[in-house]
Amino acid sequence: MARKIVAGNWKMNLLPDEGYQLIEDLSNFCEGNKLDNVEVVVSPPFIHLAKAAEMTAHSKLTISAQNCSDQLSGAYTGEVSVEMLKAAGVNWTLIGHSERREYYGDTDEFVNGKLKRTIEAEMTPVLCVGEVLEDRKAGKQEEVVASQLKGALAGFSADEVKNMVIAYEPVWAIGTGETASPEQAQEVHAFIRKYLTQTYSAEVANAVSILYGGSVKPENAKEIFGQPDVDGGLIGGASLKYEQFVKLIEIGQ
Ligand code: G2H
Repeated sequence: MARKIVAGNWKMNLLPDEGYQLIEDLSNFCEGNKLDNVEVVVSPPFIHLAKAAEMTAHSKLTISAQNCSDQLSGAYTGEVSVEMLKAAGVNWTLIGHSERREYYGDTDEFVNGKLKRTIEAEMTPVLCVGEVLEDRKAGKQEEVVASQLKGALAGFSADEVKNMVIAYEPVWAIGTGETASPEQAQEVHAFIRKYLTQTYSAEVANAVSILYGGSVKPENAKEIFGQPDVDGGLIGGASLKYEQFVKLIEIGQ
């Protein structure tokens, strides 16, 4: 896996036909361009995943889910298991996005369980962490991020953590048009890298991609992606439009 990653998170947007068209266009873009240094990922809603994975089976575009169950199977209405995702050809998933944490009760313990299922299934999880505005105002961003990492990564070996991707998404910058400054992003990314070094090893810290998320768009990506500890982005709104997302891929590669 390349350390540079440009990932789109469609959230609950795009009807099937709109989504498949975007997948086809992005897949063609990835084929037509030498993108050896960057992994391009898109996370459509569950219902689009199987077809999206089929469409991209031979393409450089990677399809990711936005969530998965912390359970293997059984009476869990509305949930989707990692085995189901794998059977559909989906090998990546976002875990612990702040919208899941805020609206659907994804606690650190839940996030830890979901991460366990993905690692057992040999999938690549994108673990999302980030502080809310109140914590940022109180200067507690590192404390919050460290506590989320500690909870989410409890029980994992260094080798397992090495296969994860981490996305730092300050909640106050998500979908608000407000972006962390490149310096603010770099500061927390460097902190996460240091946390991984101290908790696991320099090898792990060096292997893990740390993505920035929160109102990334072509106008601000160059400076953010240019920071030494920022390996790319997790992009919401701007990943829904072909022209904008392609620009972000070009900047991120
Ligand atoms: C943060 C991001 C994608 P947006 O949630 O995960 O969304 O780019 O719309 O702020």
